[in-house]
Amino acid sequence: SASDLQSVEKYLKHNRVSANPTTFGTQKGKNVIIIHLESFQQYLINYKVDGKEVTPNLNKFYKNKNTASFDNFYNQVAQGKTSDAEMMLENSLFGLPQGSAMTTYGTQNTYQAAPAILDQEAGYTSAAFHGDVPSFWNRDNTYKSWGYDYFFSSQYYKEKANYTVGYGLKDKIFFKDSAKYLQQLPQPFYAKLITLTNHYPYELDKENTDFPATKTGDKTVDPYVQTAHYLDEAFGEFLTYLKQSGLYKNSMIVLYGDHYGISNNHRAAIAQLLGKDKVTNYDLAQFQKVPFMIHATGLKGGINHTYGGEIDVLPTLLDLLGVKNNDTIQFGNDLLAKNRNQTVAFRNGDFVTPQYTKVGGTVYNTKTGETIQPTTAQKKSLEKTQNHVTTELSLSDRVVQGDLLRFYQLKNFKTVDKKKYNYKLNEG
Ligand code: GP9
Ligand code: MN
Repeated sequence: SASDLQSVEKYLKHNRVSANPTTFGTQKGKNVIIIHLESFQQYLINYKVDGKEVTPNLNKFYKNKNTASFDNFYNQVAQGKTSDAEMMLENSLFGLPQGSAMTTYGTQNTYQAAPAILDQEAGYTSAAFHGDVPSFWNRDNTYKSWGYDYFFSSQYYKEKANYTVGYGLKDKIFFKDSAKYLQQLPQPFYAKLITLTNHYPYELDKENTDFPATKTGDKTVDPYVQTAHYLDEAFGEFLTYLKQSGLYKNSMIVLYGDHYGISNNHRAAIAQLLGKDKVTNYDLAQFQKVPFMIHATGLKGGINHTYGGEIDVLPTLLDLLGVKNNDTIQFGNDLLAKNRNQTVAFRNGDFVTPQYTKVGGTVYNTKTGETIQPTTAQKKSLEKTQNHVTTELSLSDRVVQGDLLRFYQLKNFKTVDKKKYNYKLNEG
């Protein structure tokens, strides 16, 4: 109801932080190219197998002097996996405690999502690219609600017998063909490319398998680095296309991993990968880190240690683009802002802060991984953090489940007209 919306507004009033004035608007008018690295975990960055880097191109990009990279950035997805990540990235709203918000609420709900905001505030054209069928995760309907002008799904790519593996198009072919469409978009554009090959069960054809598997003996885990390596090569090729077309210079290139590739069911193998005797729940929480990097000419690079996650991406990008968002219904906070609350909420109510990592009933010291028996003062502070996390998640759920954005008048924003969009290819 409208009064639920008031609680949300009140919470956000106290919890949104203002942009960093030294970075706000520094990337104004640039294209935005978001690259979704499927199932890609942060630990792969600089990771080696048999002395060889798994992801040399991403490692180089991570260290680039114009890349702002984050090494305490967590995935915050639940059952909705990829779709939860998309939901957070495009709306700064959490996925749901169960199921997928895109599937359940993608078609009917009102949204004030990145494509629509950038269109209305700054004249951006928007396009999503993905080498799977358009209906997966209800993308074909949800993207209309979010205001995507174009959705290039598998129908838009040439089909050939050896072009696909697993869920769809192989990443190298996907990037190559997407680049052709990308170059034709009116600028400035907001584009996201969702990769696919580095997805469980990490299959790859022989001619693309040129990297050693790990040797944990866990069949699910060991080929993961091979598809991750393939994704890295595909990314390297895509950067070349961007440079050749000139898009590299006038675009903000954003990379993120959507969620883990190796689930917590593989503790023994994870321990081996990390060179440990065994892993604790603290290690598994750390293992939920995924990459987040922003590259742009003129952007000050470096490794930023702030704690954050997928919910924080949209405010970060809008601030860099100089698009005001202090009155939007968004639960994240600009990762480049000063004095941000560095509490990272997981969907099950667990959390990580620079001091504490809470998993179930156990609290760990985030810096050392040791368990903490909290003092009275620490208990108070932990309770406060827990309350913040629970409130944030439940208010976000109220927005999605109650379709509250239909009541919210964002200044100068017109409700997205879903009927305007059609992603079907004309036959013949
Ligand atoms: C399918 C792809 C996979 O189109 O995005 O989604 P996931 O299984 O990772 O949620
Ligand atoms: Mn995924």
